[in-house]
Amino acid sequence: IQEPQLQGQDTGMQCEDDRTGIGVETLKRAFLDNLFYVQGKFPALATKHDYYMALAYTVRDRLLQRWVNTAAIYTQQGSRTVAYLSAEFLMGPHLGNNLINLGIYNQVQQAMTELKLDLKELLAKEEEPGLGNGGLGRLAACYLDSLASLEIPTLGYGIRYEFGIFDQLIRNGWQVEKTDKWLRYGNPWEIARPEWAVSVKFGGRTEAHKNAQGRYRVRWIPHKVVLGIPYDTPILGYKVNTANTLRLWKAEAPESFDFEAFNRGNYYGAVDQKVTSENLTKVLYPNDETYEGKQLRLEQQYFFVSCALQDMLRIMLRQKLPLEQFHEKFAVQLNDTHPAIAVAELMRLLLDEHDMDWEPAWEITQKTFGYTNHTLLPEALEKWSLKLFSSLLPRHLEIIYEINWRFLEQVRHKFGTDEGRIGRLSLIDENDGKFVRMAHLACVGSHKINGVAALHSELLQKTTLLDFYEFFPEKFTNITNGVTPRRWIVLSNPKLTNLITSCIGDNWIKHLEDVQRIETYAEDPGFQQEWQQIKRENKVNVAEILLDRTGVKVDPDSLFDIQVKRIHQYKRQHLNILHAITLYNQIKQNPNLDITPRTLIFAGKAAPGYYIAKLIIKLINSVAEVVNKDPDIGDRLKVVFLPDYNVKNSQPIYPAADLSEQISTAGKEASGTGNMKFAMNGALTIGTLDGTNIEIRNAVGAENFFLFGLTTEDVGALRLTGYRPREYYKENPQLKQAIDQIASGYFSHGDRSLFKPLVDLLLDKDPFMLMADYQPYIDCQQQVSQTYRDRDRWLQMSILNTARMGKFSSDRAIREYCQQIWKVQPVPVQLAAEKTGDG
Ligand code: CGF
Repeated sequence: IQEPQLQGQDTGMQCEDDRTGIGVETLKRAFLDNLFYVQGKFPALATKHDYYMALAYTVRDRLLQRWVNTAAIYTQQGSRTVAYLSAEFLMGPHLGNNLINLGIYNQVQQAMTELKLDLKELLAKEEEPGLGNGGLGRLAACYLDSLASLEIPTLGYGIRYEFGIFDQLIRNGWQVEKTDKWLRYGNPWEIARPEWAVSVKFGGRTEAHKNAQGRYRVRWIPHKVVLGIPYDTPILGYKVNTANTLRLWKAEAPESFDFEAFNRGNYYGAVDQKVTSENLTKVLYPNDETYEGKQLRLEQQYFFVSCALQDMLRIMLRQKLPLEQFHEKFAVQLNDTHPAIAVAELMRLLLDEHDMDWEPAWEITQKTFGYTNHTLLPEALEKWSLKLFSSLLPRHLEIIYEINWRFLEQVRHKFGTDEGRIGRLSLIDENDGKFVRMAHLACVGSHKINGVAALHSELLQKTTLLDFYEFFPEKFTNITNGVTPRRWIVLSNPKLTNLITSCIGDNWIKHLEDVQRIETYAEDPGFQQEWQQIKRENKVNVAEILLDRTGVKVDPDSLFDIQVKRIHQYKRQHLNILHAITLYNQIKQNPNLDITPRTLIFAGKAAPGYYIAKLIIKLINSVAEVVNKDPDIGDRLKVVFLPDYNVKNSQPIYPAADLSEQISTAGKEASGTGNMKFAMNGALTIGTLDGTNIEIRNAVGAENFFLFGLTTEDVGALRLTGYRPREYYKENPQLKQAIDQIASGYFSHGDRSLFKPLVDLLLDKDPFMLMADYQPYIDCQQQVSQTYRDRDRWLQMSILNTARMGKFSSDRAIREYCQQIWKVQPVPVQLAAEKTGDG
């Protein structure tokens, strides 16, 4: 490998290279050059989007040098590499993050100002790649940031969906979905690598044949073949030279134009194959906690996994590494079960395509994979009908049967013929039809299995994966989730960043545990004053956004009480709305009531087919309509639903929150990561003992956290003794009034039928126990209101929350993955200019 000769790094030099220099003058020149040569515009004709593109290319130039160097060093050193397989990567806009990680935010801001442009406006022009539903995809994005920042060689592998998560509009209070067209104006951050395309087979049949040594092997004769084209995006670490790669795969037809069909006069048929092949990566399934047993989804999963593993094998061959060392070269992480088919695919590649025997292939496979489970919800545990599976992946089904047979033999050996246990552990579910259980495949094929929070990992071992835990306890571990402080503090909350840095320096951005040092200022009146001022400015900013997007005017001095996340019954946005109705009724009953003014802010998308979740959105908007225009209420209570929650829109939200709502039914939220983003930005949490709420509470101190509600044990016990939600309703006049109002059409212009499904569900079944948690929640909210009135106390609590969130950096989580699961070391990257020291 010839390393590129790089020039012009040093800003102190007389003349910087236009592609790498970071002085203000150089940046301006490079920007105008890109506007001209890439966008083909001069300033008089340029649109804001042209300016955004010119700036993006200017920044990309500065990444490329690091990216090329990183790849060169990894190749030279044959570095052990993490391959993070995820069907979702919710990256958010790249530009701002790259400016932070390159350390050139201020210079670029100045350069833009000098060119009479507003950097904020240009940042807003970026169409975000919404290639994920929520927590799981965003976690993958935070982990890529940390992996690069910790200088760990990494490849992120996923799908380049043409249409990501839908855009959400609110019409008449209802969610309306609009196709997301993020690629419409081009994507300056990616580079296509058609030279590394791979073929992926589907369907057909298998047949036996003998290899050169006379051993039986299997050949797969597919029904169709699709091409996978990789698109690479550089992922730069924070203030390091490491730029790793996110490699997303697009499906294409091997021959996009069928001349035979064309010659036969079948004009439409001539492009048929192209259309069906490309459909594969057209659209992201917009469900976060349920799977649909749809063929296209299984095709997507197999497609990207096969592309990824073939790509890894190509890298091994290029680096002249023997395939027996696959597990030494790559640590492959399965982000949930979506990529679990990788276990069977790696086996197939090693057995059928590389002529390996079963035992060594199986040893390599098990040593290669780690599996992260993200949910206990039964509806999220993927299983595929045998019929579908065998028609699409006939060879994989044979391999899975063989894995299962061998595995169940071991189970019999250890536990004897306990048929119940064998049935529960089997990779094939035979209870009600026959299905392949993907979580089981992932467990058997991996050397480590982790949950994403202490409670979640414990529950996995005690419930969902109990049988596996009893069989191989040593495989199980916990790695509590984390989020990157670069995006979620530095980029989102620059004012708070400056305040913290002015007190303790900027080391905390790389080592978030260091932020603890601001604890000494928690009672300092000057610091508190500045802290409050920043929070207020962030709230004013959100108030402007709310006015602009919803037309609702809110008071920045009211308590900003925020719940932003996917809309789901277990997350209980409707419990929050019951509190809003209760406050409303209290004021109506006593118009002079001196209550702590609150603004309740909601945002989040509902899966398009999830009727009750959509009805919850409608309920929030309906309550908002009544509350916000009632003159008796005034500024004491406002309810707002901010449409189209995504990474970009969420960034101003966390810094503006006083109160973070984390109110899921205990035992249902695996981890949560929004809870971390809020607390890092100084919001106090009202929450149940669920997911990482427990660990956040332990870290910030019980006295700085508003706890309420049933515990996981309480939930289980109550369910066992017979839960009767209607009793709570009958016995609690406030609750009864709120429910009756919803049922009677008070919030729906007299329409009694609109919310009936929701009301009936709550009174008859209430699967997420809102009725039982209602009063403790209301009482706890009362305590919140009281505490908010004690300004000094609140500020101290807020500062302590930020100060004690060090553990929840994704850097900590990634260090744990590296030590416990991946056994991988940092590989620092030096730029050629730095090495020679000659600039
Ligand atoms: O993964 C989730 C989220 N919905 O994406 N799960 N899934 N699937 C969990 O529900 C969250 O609790 C968790 O924080 C997130 C990332 O692990």
